[in-house]
Amino acid sequence: AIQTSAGINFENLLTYTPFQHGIVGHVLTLGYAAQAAGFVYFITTSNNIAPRYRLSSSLSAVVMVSAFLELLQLSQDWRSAFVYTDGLWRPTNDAFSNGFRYMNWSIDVPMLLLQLVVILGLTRKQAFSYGTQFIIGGLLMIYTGYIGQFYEVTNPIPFWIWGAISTVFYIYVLFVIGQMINKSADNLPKQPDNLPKAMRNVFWYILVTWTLYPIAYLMPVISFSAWGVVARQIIYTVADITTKVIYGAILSYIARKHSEALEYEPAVATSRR
Ligand code: RET
Repeated sequence: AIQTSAGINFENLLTYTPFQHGIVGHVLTLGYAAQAAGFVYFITTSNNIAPRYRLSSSLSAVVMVSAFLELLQLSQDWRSAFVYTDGLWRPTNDAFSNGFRYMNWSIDVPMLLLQLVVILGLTRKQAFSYGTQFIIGGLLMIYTGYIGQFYEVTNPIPFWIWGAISTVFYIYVLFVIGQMINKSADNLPKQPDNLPKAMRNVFWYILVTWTLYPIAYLMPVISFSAWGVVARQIIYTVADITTKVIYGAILSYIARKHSEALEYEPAVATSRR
């Protein structure tokens, strides 16, 4: 079995019934399948969006590809990290590591935030200023949390300290998002309907769905058990689908509404009768 528990996740210290092992395998599959489906959706609908907002669809597609590859790998690792003997799935020398998720976030978090900058139609100067604050704050949030998760089974002190530092950056990023959305109310084209309200709802949506990730971080503290692992991988998957795929669909809906406000007409591909 595993030589040392330094730097590994609690997934590798437990045994699973076929039921528990099965659920995690299936949920991880749902995770990457949803990214593949999202990819097709964003590519095929980008034409409905005015050129000035279309980058949002491309950014969603970038997020889909990187998350697809990461979750596909994690799903395969889940199978190689355990072996079935005497009625239970037991750890092998191959570790299952959530650290890959954090590396994926280094791509996806900046992309998701830049998408918001695109949709809000900020001036070049505002976009640059907010974009810089997001990318720096977001990356610091991820990498400090990444360090902390190495200690989840060995040492609670650095686990809590790095988690707390990461939370400070998280609050900072949320603050910048809120500020930017408020500011953008003055910038949007014509405001024919309730778009500023829609953007405020996006803020609350981000707050609720992103907060699933710190809950998953805390899972070894909440329940150090096989069911705790099942819960953690379900929480991660719900977060991966809501923060990437559904978030992208919401922003593309808003971009479509903005495009209508600009009287943008998508090119018609088929001939009329
Ligand atoms: C960590 C460490 C513990 C404290 C906090 C965290 C926050 C993570 C967040 C991640 C968001 C990721 C997204 C990925 C989408 O692709 C790093 C778990 C606060 C908010 C949106």
